[in-house]
Amino acid sequence: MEFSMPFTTESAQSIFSDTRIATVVPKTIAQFNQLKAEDQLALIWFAFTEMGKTITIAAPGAANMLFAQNVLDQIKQMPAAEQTQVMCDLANHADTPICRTYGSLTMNIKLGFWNQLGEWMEQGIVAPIPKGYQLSSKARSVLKAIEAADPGQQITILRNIVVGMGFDSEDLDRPQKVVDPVVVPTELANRTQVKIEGLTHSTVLSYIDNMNANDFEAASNLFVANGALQPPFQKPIIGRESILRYMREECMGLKLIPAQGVVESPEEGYTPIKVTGKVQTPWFGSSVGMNIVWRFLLDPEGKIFFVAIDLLASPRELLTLVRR
Ligand code: 45D
Repeated sequence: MEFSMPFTTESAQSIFSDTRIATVVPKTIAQFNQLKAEDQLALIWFAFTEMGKTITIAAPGAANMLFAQNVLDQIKQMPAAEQTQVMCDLANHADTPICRTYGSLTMNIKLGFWNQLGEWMEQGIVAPIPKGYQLSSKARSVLKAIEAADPGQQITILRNIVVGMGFDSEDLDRPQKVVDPVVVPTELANRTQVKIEGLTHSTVLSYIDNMNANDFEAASNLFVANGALQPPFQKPIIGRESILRYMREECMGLKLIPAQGVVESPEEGYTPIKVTGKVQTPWFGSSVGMNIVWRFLLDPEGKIFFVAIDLLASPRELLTLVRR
């Protein structure tokens, strides 16, 4: 028997297409990428120290940082000029051994790596940004754009810049991507059950509850075999296995706080569901809430065919659930 599916991953991407997302993030990053390396490093330094006055960041456990330890120790031993060169190389995506190793690290370890360098720069162990460094006028306007963004958008800009640094080689002999240790999910007895105004759909509720319990096996099993998950400003990750790997790498310790949901009438059995709310990252805890939307498309069996997670343009978007 031949049968056709009403949706592809690509067509699913346009459900609830009137959702306003934070375009300030890719726009600012594109402008940032045109600056010279020295300006980039100084700019992040200024943005980061400015933010640090109001929010504290929690570095990951030492065990997770082992993968970056060798490179960090190597940098620590270098003369100041060489340290500066390594940081510029990372910003320039130069093809060097350190940039290749960096490219093989997972997101959290890349963040932890810079967090460590930042501490050492503050202590004078690693070459700091020269006192009185003058940003170019282009860099000043990028810094202004970052300062004007809301905290959730600011940390997303920083994160995406850091993740994009280094050299990601496509060679066959590239270092294997390191794998973060698999975390133990929260015990069943200690899990919470989320409530979402306007929504009783069990797949979405279990998705949220499993993610909050770091139970990524269960969360990924809610997807159809060729289902897709699209993180903010990224291409969709397709297939249950790839989604599980991604969740183990990037979703540990996230806190999903959905608030409201709306269900549209199904199209050939496929149900679009939009949920808005907040997400907190373990890096900043409850001091930064990102305003986000989940756009789900469930198949006729109630499995997740597609979900996109987007960062909203403004908190106002949390309330615009009615179809316009
Ligand atoms: O260059 O349902 C110096 C998914 C100066 C999964 C520095 C999700 C020099 C499914 C200061 C040293 C994950 C998609 C640099 C949900 C220099 C799902 C250092 C969403 C670089 C809900 C800079 C999750 C440093 C979300 C140390 C939206 C910067 C998660 C550190 C978002 C920046 C998490 C840090 C975010 C940024 C975390 C730690 C945006 C962390 C950001």
